[in-house]
Amino acid sequence: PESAGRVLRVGPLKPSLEETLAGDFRAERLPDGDARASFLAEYGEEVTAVVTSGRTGVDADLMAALPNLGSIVHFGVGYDTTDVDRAAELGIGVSNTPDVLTDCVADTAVGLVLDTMRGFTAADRFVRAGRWPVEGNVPLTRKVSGARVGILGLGRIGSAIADRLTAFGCTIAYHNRRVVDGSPFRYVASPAELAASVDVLIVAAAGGAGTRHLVDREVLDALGANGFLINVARGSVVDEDALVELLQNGRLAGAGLDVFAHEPEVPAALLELDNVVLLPHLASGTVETRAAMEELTLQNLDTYLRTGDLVTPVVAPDPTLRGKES
Ligand code: 8YV
Repeated sequence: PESAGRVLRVGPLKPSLEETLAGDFRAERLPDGDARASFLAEYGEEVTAVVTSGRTGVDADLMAALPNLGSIVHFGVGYDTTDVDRAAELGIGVSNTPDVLTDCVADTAVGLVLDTMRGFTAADRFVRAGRWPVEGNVPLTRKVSGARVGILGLGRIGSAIADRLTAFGCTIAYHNRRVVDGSPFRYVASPAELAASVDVLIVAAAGGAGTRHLVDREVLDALGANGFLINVARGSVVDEDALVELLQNGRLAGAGLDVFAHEPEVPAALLELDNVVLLPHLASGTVETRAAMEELTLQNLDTYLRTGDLVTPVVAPDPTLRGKES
């Protein structure tokens, strides 16, 4: 599709998406390092749309360098790397890819609950190391069916996790910014109270400044030596230093983590622990889901360029605000 402006890719994207953007939309990638400033000086005014992901995003400085930017299109449901408040002030639209990845992220959360509580990955390491014939049985683990589960963030993904674990006979409670109308699950007023009342706490809240360290030392202490922590949201939601320390000291039973505070860095201390399951942020990473995310990303971009609107907006574009900001 021809468009009046230029489409910019910010950060690495799925290769097939990068190809389509380059081929069909003539989108260039924002260079890193020294080349960035000269690129922005030369072409910044022409850019009307950015495609990026939760890995990179668009900060206020980049918005300032793109005075005609009308929309930021994210590949992914999370957009915490973009300054959404500033975008809204400037009338810049922001979109994400909700719904299409809910199943796979919820499946991953359930997989982490099973793996972490039952010790499957640790037992696999035990077998591979040839220890079974020598040492016999592995230590007993903890029962998942019927466990008390706490979900932090009962949005689309949190609800899908709750539905799956309901089928396991688990008792579900949740904490959320507000009570979810019509939810059959027990609302708990604070993360610490929730943690104190469950066997496993699952983090499914959005990232960003508002949820930073929502799971702090107090919450982890409340979860306690028999409690498990699962995180499929963002590393920023959990105080990772406190988590590592409590795991090292046996003050938590275990953790299953798909996300970390400084990806792709994983705290070295965690690599030594057998009661943690460590995944490289793969929750949405199936052929089917990534294809659906790619399609929805392209639909948002194409619709914006043709009509000025987004299909799945987090912030609707408002061209009347552009150029009027203080
Ligand atoms: C993506 C994610 O893999 O959707 C999200 O928020 O974290 C993942 O599904 C990631 O954003 C793509 O870079």
